[in-house]
Amino acid sequence: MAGEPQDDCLFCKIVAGHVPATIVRETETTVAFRDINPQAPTHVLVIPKAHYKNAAELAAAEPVLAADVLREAQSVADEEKLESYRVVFNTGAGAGQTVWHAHAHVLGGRGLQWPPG
Ligand code: DGP
Repeated sequence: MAGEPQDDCLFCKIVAGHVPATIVRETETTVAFRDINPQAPTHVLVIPKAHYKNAAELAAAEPVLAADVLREAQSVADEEKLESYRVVFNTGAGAGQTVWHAHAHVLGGRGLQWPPG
Protein backbone atom coordinates (compact mmCIF):
# COMPACT_ATOMS: atom_id res chain seq x y z
CA MET A 1 0.00 0.00 0.00
CA ALA A 2 1.24 3.54 -0.75
CA GLY A 3 3.14 4.98 2.20
CA GLU A 4 3.91 1.56 3.70
CA PRO A 5 7.38 -0.08 3.53
CA GLN A 6 7.76 -2.50 0.61
CA ASP A 7 9.80 -5.69 1.11
CA ASP A 8 11.18 -5.55 -2.43
CA CYS A 9 12.15 -1.85 -2.40
CA LEU A 10 15.86 -0.99 -2.24
CA PHE A 11 15.30 2.45 -0.75
CA CYS A 12 12.91 1.10 1.92
CA LYS A 13 15.79 -1.25 2.85
CA ILE A 14 18.15 1.75 3.13
CA VAL A 15 15.59 3.52 5.35
CA ALA A 16 15.39 0.40 7.53
CA GLY A 17 19.20 0.10 7.71
CA HIS A 18 19.16 -3.28 5.97
CA VAL A 19 21.21 -1.99 3.00
CA PRO A 20 24.19 0.26 3.77
CA ALA A 21 24.39 3.78 2.39
CA THR A 22 26.47 6.88 3.02
CA ILE A 23 23.85 8.92 4.83
CA VAL A 24 24.53 12.66 4.91
CA ARG A 25 21.31 13.86 6.57
CA GLU A 26 18.32 12.31 8.29
CA THR A 27 15.13 13.83 9.66
CA GLU A 28 12.01 12.28 11.16
CA THR A 29 10.53 11.94 7.67
CA THR A 30 13.45 11.87 5.20
CA VAL A 31 16.89 10.39 4.52
CA ALA A 32 19.61 11.85 2.28
CA PHE A 33 22.47 9.61 1.08
CA ARG A 34 25.14 9.64 -1.61
CA ASP A 35 24.24 8.10 -4.95
CA ILE A 36 26.18 4.87 -5.62
CA ASN A 37 26.88 6.02 -9.21
CA PRO A 38 27.54 9.77 -8.89
CA GLN A 39 26.99 11.94 -11.95
CA ALA A 40 28.53 15.06 -10.38
CA PRO A 41 30.97 15.84 -7.54
CA THR A 42 27.92 16.15 -5.29
CA HIS A 43 25.17 13.64 -6.08
CA VAL A 44 22.89 13.02 -3.14
CA LEU A 45 19.48 11.35 -3.13
CA VAL A 46 16.80 12.71 -0.79
CA ILE A 47 13.96 10.31 -0.11
CA PRO A 48 10.85 10.26 2.04
CA LYS A 49 11.00 7.43 4.57
CA ALA A 50 7.48 6.47 3.51
CA HIS A 51 7.19 4.53 0.26
CA TYR A 52 5.65 6.29 -2.72
CA LYS A 53 6.52 5.15 -6.21
CA ASN A 54 7.37 8.58 -7.60
CA ALA A 55 7.27 12.29 -6.82
CA ALA A 56 3.80 12.78 -8.30
CA GLU A 57 2.28 10.08 -6.11
CA LEU A 58 4.11 11.50 -3.09
CA ALA A 59 2.92 15.07 -3.74
CA ALA A 60 -0.68 13.95 -4.27
CA ALA A 61 -0.79 11.80 -1.13
CA GLU A 62 1.41 13.79 1.26
CA PRO A 63 2.17 17.34 0.10
CA VAL A 64 3.79 18.27 3.42
CA LEU A 65 6.17 15.31 3.07
CA ALA A 66 6.94 16.35 -0.52
CA ALA A 67 7.86 19.78 0.84
CA ASP A 68 10.09 18.10 3.47
CA VAL A 69 12.01 16.43 0.61
CA LEU A 70 12.48 19.76 -1.18
CA ARG A 71 13.59 21.48 2.02
CA GLU A 72 16.12 18.73 2.62
CA ALA A 73 17.44 19.14 -0.93
CA GLN A 74 18.19 22.77 -0.04
CA SER A 75 19.84 21.69 3.23
CA VAL A 76 22.08 19.26 1.34
CA ALA A 77 23.05 22.04 -1.07
CA ASP A 78 23.84 24.32 1.88
CA GLU A 79 25.95 21.67 3.62
CA GLU A 80 27.82 20.89 0.41
CA LYS A 81 28.31 24.63 -0.19
CA LEU A 82 26.74 24.46 -3.65
CA GLU A 83 26.15 27.88 -5.18
CA SER A 84 24.24 26.31 -8.08
CA TYR A 85 22.68 22.90 -8.19
CA ARG A 86 19.92 20.89 -9.82
CA VAL A 87 17.11 18.89 -8.22
CA VAL A 88 15.78 16.11 -10.46
CA PHE A 89 12.86 13.72 -10.00
CA ASN A 90 13.07 11.13 -12.77
CA THR A 91 9.49 9.97 -13.19
CA GLY A 92 8.85 6.90 -15.32
CA ALA A 93 11.21 4.49 -17.07
CA GLY A 94 11.43 6.69 -20.17
CA ALA A 95 12.85 9.50 -18.02
CA GLY A 96 15.43 7.18 -16.46
CA GLN A 97 13.65 6.17 -13.25
CA THR A 98 15.04 2.84 -12.08
CA VAL A 99 14.11 2.79 -8.39
CA TRP A 100 10.38 2.98 -7.71
CA HIS A 101 10.56 4.88 -4.43
CA ALA A 102 10.29 8.67 -4.82
CA HIS A 103 13.68 10.38 -4.68
CA ALA A 104 15.17 13.75 -5.48
CA HIS A 105 18.62 13.80 -7.06
CA VAL A 106 20.64 16.78 -5.81
CA LEU A 107 23.44 17.41 -8.30
CA GLY A 108 26.15 20.04 -8.11
CA GLY A 109 29.82 20.84 -7.92
CA ARG A 110 30.27 21.19 -11.69
CA GLY A 111 28.69 23.08 -14.56
CA LEU A 112 25.37 21.52 -15.58
CA GLN A 113 24.15 21.61 -19.18
CA TRP A 114 20.67 22.63 -20.28
CA PRO A 115 18.67 20.93 -21.67
CA PRO A 116 19.61 17.73 -19.84
CA GLY A 117 20.02 14.58 -21.91
P1 DGP B 1 16.70 6.88 -10.81
O1 DGP B 1 17.46 6.37 -12.00
O2 DGP B 1 16.21 8.32 -10.99
O3 DGP B 1 15.59 5.94 -10.38
O4 DGP B 1 17.75 6.97 -9.64
C1 DGP B 1 18.13 5.87 -8.86
C2 DGP B 1 19.50 6.17 -8.34
O5 DGP B 1 19.77 5.28 -7.29
C3 DGP B 1 20.61 5.98 -9.36
O6 DGP B 1 21.23 7.24 -9.64
C4 DGP B 1 21.59 5.03 -8.71
C5 DGP B 1 21.13 5.00 -7.26
N1 DGP B 1 21.30 3.72 -6.63
C6 DGP B 1 20.91 2.52 -7.11
N2 DGP B 1 21.20 1.55 -6.22
C7 DGP B 1 21.78 2.17 -5.16
C8 DGP B 1 22.30 1.70 -3.91
O7 DGP B 1 22.27 0.52 -3.58
N3 DGP B 1 22.83 2.64 -3.07
C9 DGP B 1 22.88 3.96 -3.41
N4 DGP B 1 23.43 4.78 -2.52
N5 DGP B 1 22.37 4.44 -4.56
C10 DGP B 1 21.84 3.55 -5.42
